Amino acid sequence: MLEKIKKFFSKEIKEIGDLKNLEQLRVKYLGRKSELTQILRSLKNFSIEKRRKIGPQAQKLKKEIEIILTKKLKELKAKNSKLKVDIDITRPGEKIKLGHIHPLTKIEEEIRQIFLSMNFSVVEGPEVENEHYNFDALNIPPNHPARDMWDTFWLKTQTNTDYTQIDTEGLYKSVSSQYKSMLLRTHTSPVQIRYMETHNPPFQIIVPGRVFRYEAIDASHEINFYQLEGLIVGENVSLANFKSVIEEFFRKLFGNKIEFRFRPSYFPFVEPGLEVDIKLGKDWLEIMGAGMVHRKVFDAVRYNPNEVRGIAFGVGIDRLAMIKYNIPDIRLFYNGDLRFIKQF
Ligand code: FA5
Repeated sequence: MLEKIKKFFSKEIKEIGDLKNLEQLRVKYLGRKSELTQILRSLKNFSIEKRRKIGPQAQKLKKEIEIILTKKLKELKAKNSKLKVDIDITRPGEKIKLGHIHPLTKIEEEIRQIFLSMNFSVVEGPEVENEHYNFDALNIPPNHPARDMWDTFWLKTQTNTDYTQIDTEGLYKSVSSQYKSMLLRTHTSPVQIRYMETHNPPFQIIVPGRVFRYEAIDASHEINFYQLEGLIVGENVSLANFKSVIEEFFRKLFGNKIEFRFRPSYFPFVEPGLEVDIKLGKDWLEIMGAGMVHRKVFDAVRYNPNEVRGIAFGVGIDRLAMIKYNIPDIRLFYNGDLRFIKQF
């Protein structure tokens, strides 16, 4: 009887491949209802001799089975944990998602490279400005109707009250700019003043930067957008220089098929002032304000207007990106939709 149990057990254990089957086998051979347990339990009904003979043999078999089961259990557990760290190195990996350059960053970088190749320096200035740099020094005094050209986000500061107490007659020259009201710059032109205050001509600079306007938003107008200012100052600078620089810039950015139109226009800080239109397909597009730097601007930075001349221009970077990448609505740049950004 015991021999038979041992034989069957030895055969069955060899076929066990997982923990669940092993447990079933344990129940079958050592569980309460197993043959071996039955035998051990019924020993007390046997005669003394039989008990002495079968008892130790049954106990020995029980031990043997336990040892074999434990060994198998360890084997299976070891195999399982090894399975978990097995990596199939031939499986294709998951693609790591890379970020994208925003189209405005992309075009700004391209514009910088074009101007660097023409020997311009790149300069930046503060986004929070004061009234002196954004308006007064650019020949736009308080109450001048031209201020309406730039709807402004004013900041609440202590200096606002200082300013109203000052006599407007002497305001322009006698008041240090730090006492002027603070605002978010409405164009990059204030950086012209900041640069000329601290540098001597000749020089040629561009100023890319973020600007703000308190105006209604539509497909081509944002309250927050980007401009590129240009300023060239020297002894013999003329509108002819401007024309050649700007035409070269646009050809490098948009290709040789581009057409130009230079129209007279008005900005308080230039005289004469002009506006540049470009045509790539059917329509003319207003793209840039420009002109010869006004003598009053040179006065404000203590340059001698009889000795130097300058040309200045300002262009909307968003508008350039809309043309370059064929984007119908300026708001797409700012709504954070990744489906849009991922196309660049
Ligand atoms: C100016 O801001 C002048 N500072 C430009 C200038 C510089 C003239 C130097 C002369 C000499 P204007 O307000 O026209 O001008 O703006 C210049 C360009 O910014 C526009 O041609 C347009 O391309 C862009 N722009 C203006 N308003 C918006 C807006 N709300 N959203 C997007 N782009 C705008």
